[in-house]
Amino acid sequence: MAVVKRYEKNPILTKDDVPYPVATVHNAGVVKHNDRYIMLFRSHRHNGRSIIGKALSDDGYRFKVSGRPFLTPASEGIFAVYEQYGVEDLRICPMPTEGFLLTYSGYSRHGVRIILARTYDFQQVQRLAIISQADMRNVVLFPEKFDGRYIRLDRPHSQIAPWSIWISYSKDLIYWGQSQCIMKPAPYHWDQMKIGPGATPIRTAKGWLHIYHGVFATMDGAVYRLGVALHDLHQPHRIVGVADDWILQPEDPWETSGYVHNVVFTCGAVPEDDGTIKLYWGGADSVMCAGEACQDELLEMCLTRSRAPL
Ligand code: BMA
Repeated sequence: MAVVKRYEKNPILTKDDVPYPVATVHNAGVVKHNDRYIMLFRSHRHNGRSIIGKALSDDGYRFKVSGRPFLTPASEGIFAVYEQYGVEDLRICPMPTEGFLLTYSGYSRHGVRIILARTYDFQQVQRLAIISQADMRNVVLFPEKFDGRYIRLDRPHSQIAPWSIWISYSKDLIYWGQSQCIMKPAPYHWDQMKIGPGATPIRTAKGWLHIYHGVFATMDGAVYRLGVALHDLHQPHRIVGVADDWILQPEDPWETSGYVHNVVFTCGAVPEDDGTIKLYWGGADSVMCAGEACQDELLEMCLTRSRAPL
């Protein structure tokens, strides 16, 4: 039995559903708010640079795209400098009483950095700060404060060690530090080349479930798959377990071929009251797909069939 049951009508969103010209639809952050699902997805424009669009759904599967993009590169100030080449792979973090925090990659001639923004209503968006130096992408915030501090998972680039998942702390969301490496790729394993934060972590009774991506280099290029790790509820830098097996790999034709072949990449998952998790992923950097996983099964994979995190 597949760990992630694919929605039978995948892909759920393609460029043909977008009422303005784009080449792709992928790597979307998704959140459930007032019984509606809100998706903020990435699209390549025909110049190869990315923007973020918005789509809404009542059931989490059938989405309708808004007439205009949600976020395009800033046109003035410091953000314009660091978003010049596009904005990518946005994650949505619902923060109790503080609206929705958005983290996304800003590309420019200076590299890739992470930008933090906030929205309360998914109409207006306010950029707050650039929260990393170059080169960093895939920053995911925990949707809760821990003793007055915010916590994020991040993924610095390094030439010396394989790209790994780190954790950092902040009192004000702007200045981050006390960083530590908490999870590394496993040698000769499906995630041996690099790993990176994926969806906003999901709170469970046994800890935070974090669905991440891992990459394996083959003679035919890199293969992007998804895995799951369980972090301690109160001290998320402690990894309770990392499932040894992947939970999703490229299999459907729109995952194995497209803008970049053999890619499933997540930026969002939605926990439901019935113990299921709706998982969203970009297929081959071209389309959006969805599926369902069982929270208890993911927990069991982390608790009973774990590989070493470091
Ligand atoms: C990563 C990022 C993702 C992308 C993936 C596969 O490095 O650029 O946005 O989905 O590669 O191309």
